[in-house]
Amino acid sequence: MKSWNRPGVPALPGAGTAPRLWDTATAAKVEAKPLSTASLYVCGITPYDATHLGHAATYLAYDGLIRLWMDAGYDVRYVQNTTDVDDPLLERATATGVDWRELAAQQTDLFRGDMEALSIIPPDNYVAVTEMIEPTAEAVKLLLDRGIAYYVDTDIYFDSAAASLSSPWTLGDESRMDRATMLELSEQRGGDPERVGKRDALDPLLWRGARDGDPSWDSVLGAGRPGWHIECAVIAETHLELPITVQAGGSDLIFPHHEFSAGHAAAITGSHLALSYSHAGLVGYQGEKMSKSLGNLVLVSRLTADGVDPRAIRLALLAQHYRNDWEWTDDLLKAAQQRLTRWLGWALDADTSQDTMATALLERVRAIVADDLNFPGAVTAIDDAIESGVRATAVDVAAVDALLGIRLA
Ligand code: 5CA
Ligand code: ZN
Repeated sequence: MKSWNRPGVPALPGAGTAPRLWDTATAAKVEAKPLSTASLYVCGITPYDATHLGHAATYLAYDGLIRLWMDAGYDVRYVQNTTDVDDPLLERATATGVDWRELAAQQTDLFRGDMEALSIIPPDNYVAVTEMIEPTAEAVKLLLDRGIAYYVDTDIYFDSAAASLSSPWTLGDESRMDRATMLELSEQRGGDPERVGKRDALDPLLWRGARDGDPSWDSVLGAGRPGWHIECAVIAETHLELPITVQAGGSDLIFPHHEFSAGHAAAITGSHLALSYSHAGLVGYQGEKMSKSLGNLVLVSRLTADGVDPRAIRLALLAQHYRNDWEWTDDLLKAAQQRLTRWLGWALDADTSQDTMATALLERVRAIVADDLNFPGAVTAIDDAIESGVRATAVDVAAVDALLGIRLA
């Protein structure tokens, strides 16, 4: 599927280092240091109510990771999906009387425009779930043949216990959660722990047999559509070499989504899905997680339509640490707008006579962001430099562009 246009990223003198990144699976900071190519899969949107600031914050966090890898000299391979057929999307389409395909197409387009406005680096492969039905069905068939999947009526489930025995993955490897928490989250996040006939209440759906009024596709499994986690597992293993360097998304995906994506990928390929699992904190608004189901959304397109400079939105998001949960407020946006004005003034007065040397500020920013994407620390370092009267150089301005994605020139 069509991705979006890539922002220009200026080359900088010298090189940064591969960042250390908090890994959910080991609960420690690890070096996100690939041998040659760095690979990243970030879970994409389910295309309705796009693009709210929670989505934007998550994609911005991993845009930061890509920029640091590029600055460290790595080739980067980046894949993202769009969940263009799924229960919540279908429910919204029904509720609003819009064809689900139409809704997904409109919202994916809106998302692309918002990502581009925010200068977010696009994936090399932007893959819709509906483009991958056949390979997904084939993968489910393989799991059935290996005895790692089973039928309940016309639906097919993943046998977590069988997979734990016969693959490099064991339930809990990625999420580190106890069973009670898993059961609770499964119930809240699209699972069906109560369904009768499952071998384990936590076993997730791999394939949903066709039902009246539900979209379905003919496949090696007969008519139906894929479950949620298998889609991301198949898209990742089709488009990237496993194990990938980093699997990422918001922290609402730690369980069950990333746990079972890792389980499915391991059961299909015999390899771990990823070397590390990274999760962005959740952005709240008015006291709750910003979410489509609650409707407490601030949309990127609403702000830009109101004339807000996308660079100010980006700066407001960068001023929060990606791993924290935090609340969006209008004051944060105001502070970012004021900061952008200050930074623009600083850049306007840049000394362009020495345009090739790495500066103290560039090296300082590189060192700060290499520690678990500490972009708020970088923002403060730039503020401090401006405050103390350090005159910008062309390299400083390029560094703000290349590493923070804010074009001041
Ligand atoms: N399509 C699935 C992933 S395969 C999905 O979760 N879609 S989503 O539209 O609900 O979310 C898209 C991305 O934004 C996911 O990585 C999700 O974890 C993240 N996200 C959703 N809400 C928030 C929020 N309030 N704050 C931060 N990130 C969020
Ligand atoms: Zn996903």
